[in-house]
Amino acid sequence: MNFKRTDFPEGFLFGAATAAYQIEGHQFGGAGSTHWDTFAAGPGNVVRAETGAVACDHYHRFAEDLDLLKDAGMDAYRFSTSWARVMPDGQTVNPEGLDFYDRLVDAMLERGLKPFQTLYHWELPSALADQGGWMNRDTCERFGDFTDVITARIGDRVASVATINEPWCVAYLSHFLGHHAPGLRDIRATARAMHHILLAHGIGMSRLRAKGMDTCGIVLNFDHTDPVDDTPAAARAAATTDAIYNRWFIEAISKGTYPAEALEGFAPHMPANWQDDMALISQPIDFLGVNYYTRHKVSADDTAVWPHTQSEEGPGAKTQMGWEIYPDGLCGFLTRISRDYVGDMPIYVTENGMAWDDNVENGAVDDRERRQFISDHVLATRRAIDDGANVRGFFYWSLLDNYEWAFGYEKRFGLIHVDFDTLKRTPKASYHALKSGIAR
Ligand code: IFM
Repeated sequence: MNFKRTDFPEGFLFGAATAAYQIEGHQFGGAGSTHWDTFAAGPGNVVRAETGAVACDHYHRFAEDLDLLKDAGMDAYRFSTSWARVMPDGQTVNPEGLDFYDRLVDAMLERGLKPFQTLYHWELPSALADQGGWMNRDTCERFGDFTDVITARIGDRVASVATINEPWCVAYLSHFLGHHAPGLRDIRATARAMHHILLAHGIGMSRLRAKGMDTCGIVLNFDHTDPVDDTPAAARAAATTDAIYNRWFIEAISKGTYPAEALEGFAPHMPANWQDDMALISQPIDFLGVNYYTRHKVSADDTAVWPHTQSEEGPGAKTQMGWEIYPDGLCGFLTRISRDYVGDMPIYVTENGMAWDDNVENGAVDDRERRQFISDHVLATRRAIDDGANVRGFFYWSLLDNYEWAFGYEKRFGLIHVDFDTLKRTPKASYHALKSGIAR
């Protein structure tokens, strides 16, 4: 790695991130069916129709995984608490689920790891999906109830709580592009989900505050957006894409407004009186989580439905996902977000990482591409701090190879290789390099 811990301000946190459905093994511990289980059972939705039923079996092996985090010298662990594990039908409490998160948080603290919790990382209980999921305003209140229940159990020990992970994926990717559960391609469903997921954030924040929680925020994903050429049409297309992807959520949270370029398409389909929710949505938060992976080049396409755009990968080297590696985009977002939206509020890079076709050879994984990727993105974070962004930590995605949603187990993002037949963990070269980089 081309950085060391002392290059960063005192107290800067290094960690790794995961999410419940992607690692735990959803068939264990009395968890309920989710919309990802049913989406995976639909034709062509998920590679090999794989689900999170076993995943990495973190449910039983979490001690080994947390030992690996500790041995790497990490300061913090970003994890999520599955709604369908805690409340299998979305409303009734499963004591086994609460007990699991109780043990998990204690095990982090025993190892000196700060627990960074995310409340919702995508596994909506099927019973709520049956009632319209994020198209239904009532799901937001149910999310508030889940927030109450899990916070009453572990809120006394977590270092921070994020309400929602990547609302763009929950709403647009899942209801407009159809790539994630529930797999819709419907503008009215999308407009409702784009608003309701933020309303759920607002309600979740109020419930957290009522319980005295004080390090609360949200995790947003950002995608660097450039016009494909210097024509005015491409500039307009890029601005619209930027408004939908990069501005909708942060402007709602920090200013209580939605960008005009995005409302142009969504306004006729928004829930009635959505404006009345904006004060709740824009209540103060304590930190912002930023997830960043890549950039896209955008062109205008008058033959396509609104937003009349096409996106393609940029020209640089690609990861196993086909995503362009573009570290300057991370520095750009961190400085832009702090300048235009959150000022001096703490920002964490809550996800950044790459998939690669990693293989174990002679007991080791030589993932030099990932080592370079991490080094370049950590240095991009450092540049943003030099430019004035108040960035307080960097979490690599992901600790373990895991269930990459519609790609099943095909794409490997982990610092630690997982053999999905034996569940054996093998730390990759990037794990060892990161460990040296952050050594005290
Ligand atoms: O695996 C996902 C994660 O669940 C959310 N952020 C992006 C990651 C890589 O696609």
